[in-house]
Amino acid sequence: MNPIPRISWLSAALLATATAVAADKPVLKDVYKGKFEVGVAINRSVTMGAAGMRRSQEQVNSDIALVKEQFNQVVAENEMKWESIHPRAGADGFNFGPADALVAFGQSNRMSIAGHTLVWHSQTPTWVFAGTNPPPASATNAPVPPPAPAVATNSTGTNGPGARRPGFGPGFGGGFGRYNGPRASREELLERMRDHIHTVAGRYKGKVKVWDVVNEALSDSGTTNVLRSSLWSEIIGPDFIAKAFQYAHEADPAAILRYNDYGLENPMKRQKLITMVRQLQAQKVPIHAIGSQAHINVSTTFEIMDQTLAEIATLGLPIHITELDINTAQGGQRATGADVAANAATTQGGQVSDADKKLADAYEAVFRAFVKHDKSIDIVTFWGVNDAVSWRAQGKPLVFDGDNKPKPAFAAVIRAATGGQLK
Ligand code: 9MR
Repeated sequence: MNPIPRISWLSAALLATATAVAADKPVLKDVYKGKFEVGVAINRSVTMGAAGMRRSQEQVNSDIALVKEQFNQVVAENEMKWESIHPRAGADGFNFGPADALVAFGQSNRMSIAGHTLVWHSQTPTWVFAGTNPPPASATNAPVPPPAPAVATNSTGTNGPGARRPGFGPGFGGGFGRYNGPRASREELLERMRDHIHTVAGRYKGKVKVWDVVNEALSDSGTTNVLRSSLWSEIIGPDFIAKAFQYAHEADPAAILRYNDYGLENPMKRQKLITMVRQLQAQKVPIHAIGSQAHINVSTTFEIMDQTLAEIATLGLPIHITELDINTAQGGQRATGADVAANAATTQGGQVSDADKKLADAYEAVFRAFVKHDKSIDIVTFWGVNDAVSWRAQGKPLVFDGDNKPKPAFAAVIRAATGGQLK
């Protein structure tokens, strides 16, 4: 065996590690110790240590070093979604490898682990909803209807319906490519949901501390329709949410069960959250935390985040900031969306002027709000390690650049921990 490639790989890895752990660099998880965990969404390149299309081996090594250095909580950006972990029907239809790697990575680095996500209208394979009942006439070839313009999207700088285009939606189960064939019955779909939740949450019992049980069930449009229309809500009915929490609680009674959604900085969407969660609480549904994704943009102010957190806290449940990133792309300032199909539009037009400073100011503002509400907040999770691997890379929304160098926004987040003044 020729030892030379091995030596050069090793020295590259050591160099990458040394670069990432410079002695004088502050550490996010340390400066927020006692307030909340600071987490990050990671992919299989990090958990398996393997180069991929986006990252060379050297870059992956640097990403791993940065994750270990800065964060004490992890979540899989994609590996636990239904389409990934349970692509086919039947007992052998599961694909646990990448999810197991995430759990092993978190455990071996003594990080707490969140599971994302058990029930979602998006990224759910067609077989889950298929059966022998004819779909309602309204469903056949029905695209996602254009959003009602009623909800203001700009002022809050949050996700709103404005960025969604008719016929474009977020995945196999709903929206884009939405399944329109014969459907399962309510009982069949409940049984598939129960089997999925019991198998997945059961497998990681005692290892995954927090589950996103239901993701993005709230409607973006109108004021009266609280829930979005999805194959879950149409086939099962609105109690699909309560059932999912019940099954998750059965599977792992000690797990913290979270409802997770985006756009909660928008007062109208937030009101829908409060309405829905109060109903669940009145029915004694085991819901233990609110996940606020916080895919926001640089217009988001301290006041918006302060108000958002104050109102969510009235539910009496811990708040987890679950998918934090702050879009600097011009296209994301008008209206943003966490829906995958809307993402392209929200990252167009290049960055806003003075993007690094605006990003730093926005991060400092929202972290000051997190600190103000730290009694309510248990976890703050960044949605990606750095700008290069971000789902909205063109929006450069994170605090580390593609070389894992801290941006001014990193210093701003550190400053906010100590109550530093905004400039
Ligand atoms: O960041 C995720 C991206 O890599 C995936 O392609 C996409 C579809 O699975 O999902 C992205 O993450 C979403 C998360 O799971 C739920 N909230 C919105 C996030 C951004 O779309």
